[in-house]
Amino acid sequence: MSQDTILVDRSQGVLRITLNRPDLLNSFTAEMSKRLQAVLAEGEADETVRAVYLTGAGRAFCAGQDLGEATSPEGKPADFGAHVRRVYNPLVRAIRRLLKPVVCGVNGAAAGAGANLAFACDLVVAAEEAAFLQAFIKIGLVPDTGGTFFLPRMVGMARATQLMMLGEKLPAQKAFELGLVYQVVPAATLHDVGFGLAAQLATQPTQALGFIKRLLNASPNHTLEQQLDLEGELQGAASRSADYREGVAAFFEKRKPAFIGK
Ligand code: T3D
Repeated sequence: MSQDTILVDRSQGVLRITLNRPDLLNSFTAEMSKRLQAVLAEGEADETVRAVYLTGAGRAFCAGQDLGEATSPEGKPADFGAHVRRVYNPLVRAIRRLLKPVVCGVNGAAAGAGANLAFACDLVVAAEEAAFLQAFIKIGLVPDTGGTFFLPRMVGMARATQLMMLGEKLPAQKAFELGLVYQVVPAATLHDVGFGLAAQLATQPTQALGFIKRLLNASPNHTLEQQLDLEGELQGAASRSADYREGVAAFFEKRKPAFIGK
């Protein structure tokens, strides 16, 4: 039986997804991407899922494209345009469009598409030994998986240029200092912290978290006027939610709110 390249389990309102090809540092195959796309779609449809925790098995998070698969049987490099559109672009769209928080637990190297997959998530927690690597240039490719969209916006044009053109390893602590990573923790505690963060988010007002994601997704391409309009629209929707009523009631009753995610 072939190995399950994507492991999935659900608990405490969290869909935990583990990339599982540890021998090849969880490098991506087309089959793996298809399965991850399906799992993310299930997470979107399942109301009991209120957050996602994405991580990798073994010593790496993800080494990007499986370079063995990326070569044609004749040994000639394949044309990757269609491949990127089919394998990577849908993953970025799925993560950004999922109106639930996605926490990424980077347990080791995150290279190429693996690094940019992590940066597409909402919050990144990294093990002390983890490192991010825009490895594309080392093999004559350009960054994909949304990296050229997210990185300049997250760290500025100059730093993004350095990372992409030089392809140097960015250690977790440096990534933290740049704001790319929320927390750096000892490897032994990574999943407790990363999953714990997702579980905590799963108790929060899910709809409002989803609206924050919509606002942040829209922000880079909006004028101030457009963004103010969207804030008004989504604040209106948030104020009609059960969680808003619960939040205000809990505030006045001086108790912890019990949000239901609706
Ligand atoms: O196809 C398209 O659509 C184009 C899209 C491309 C998107 C991309 O992601 S391009 C970038 C692809 N990724 C890389 O270029 C990274 C390649 N890997 C590395 O640079 C290093 O492995 C790491 C820095 C990630 C980790 O280094 P290290 O020294 O800790 O591990 P290692 O010894 O290099 O790797 C361990 C094994 O995993 C090794 O196999 P072996 O020798 O034990 O049998 C190595 O070949 C394998 N491995 C690592 N990365 C990949 C891989 N095998 C296939 N594909 C990989 N990407």
